[in-house]
Amino acid sequence: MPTALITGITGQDGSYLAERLLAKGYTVHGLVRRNSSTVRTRLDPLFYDKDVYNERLFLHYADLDDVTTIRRILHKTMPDELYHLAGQSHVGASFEIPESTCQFTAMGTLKLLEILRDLPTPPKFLHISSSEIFGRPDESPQNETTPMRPVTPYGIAKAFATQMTTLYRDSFELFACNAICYNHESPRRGESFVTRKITKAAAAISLGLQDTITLGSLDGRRDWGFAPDYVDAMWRILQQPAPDDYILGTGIDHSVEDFLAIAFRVVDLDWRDYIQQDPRYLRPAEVNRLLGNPSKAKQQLGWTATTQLPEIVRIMVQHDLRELQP
Ligand code: GDR
Repeated sequence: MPTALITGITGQDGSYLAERLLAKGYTVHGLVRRNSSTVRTRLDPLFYDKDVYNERLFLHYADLDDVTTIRRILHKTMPDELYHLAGQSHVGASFEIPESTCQFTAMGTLKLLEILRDLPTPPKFLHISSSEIFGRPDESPQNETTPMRPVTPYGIAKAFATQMTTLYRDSFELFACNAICYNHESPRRGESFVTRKITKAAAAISLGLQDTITLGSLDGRRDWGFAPDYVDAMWRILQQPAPDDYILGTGIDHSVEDFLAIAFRVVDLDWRDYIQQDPRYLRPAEVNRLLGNPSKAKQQLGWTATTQLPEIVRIMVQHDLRELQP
């Protein structure tokens, strides 16, 4: 059975992807950043499964800029497929920490590609790119040919990594692909992203544990899908006969305000009674509308994002209610 290596295995997508690949019979290796904490909540079900952890799932310590260690891990594990999910993923934070965002997201990807270029039999490579590479509101919905015009440090780092991935495919014959992912959410989403911040607040307010929710702009429109759907598309991309780039989105956009309304409706509350706005959460620049055209993924991968926003929000709010209930 095939072997996969996942960078960013402890994140939302990494944990769903690991579960999906293990269910398909893969051996899975994951890169983990070394720090003093060993808490990896999203991997707990796999970690505590005696038939899985250290049997078919293995974790290795390596930061993305630690080329020597990553090369050693690749020589040792010899994966058939490499899913590159790791990086600084918060768009707002990238304005505060642009250097480390570029160091990990842009240069980290290039360093991986350089290692692959030198391997005798390199694995198939999937870079998880982002809709943040796009930037003009009049070029919406975007597809694989829409020009990249990023307006955030995160988007610029992702555009660099995306173009390098394409360059290594074209110039060095690597099986290297980009999954250009629009926002995708789940109960495993980090709490600093707007969706989880809202679903957790709706649950907490309805239980009397919180009084208000404080956000930045409510006007931004995003194409929100369900993370477990997206990891399925990631796998499909690497099963194609030839490497290519794909937009992964639902093809439907909503505003942050729409998301608030849906989430608070799940707990029978009106969001307008609880909202506060704080300029602290406004970004110096952002794309107002990001909407994907996933036609190519539908035609070539046979993939569609089946879970729609109201269902995603309901799943997340109900999860947060269970987690917060005394
Ligand atoms: P995004 O997701 O920037 O699209 O990137 P995020 O949830 O952070 O923001 C979505 C929209 O909500 C607005 N917003 C707020 N955002 C946050 N985080 N916190 C707030 O309090 C808040 N108030 C309003 C934002 O301005 C924005 O318009 C996500 C990440 O997962 C990226 O890594 C990924 O590449 C893209 O999606 C696709």
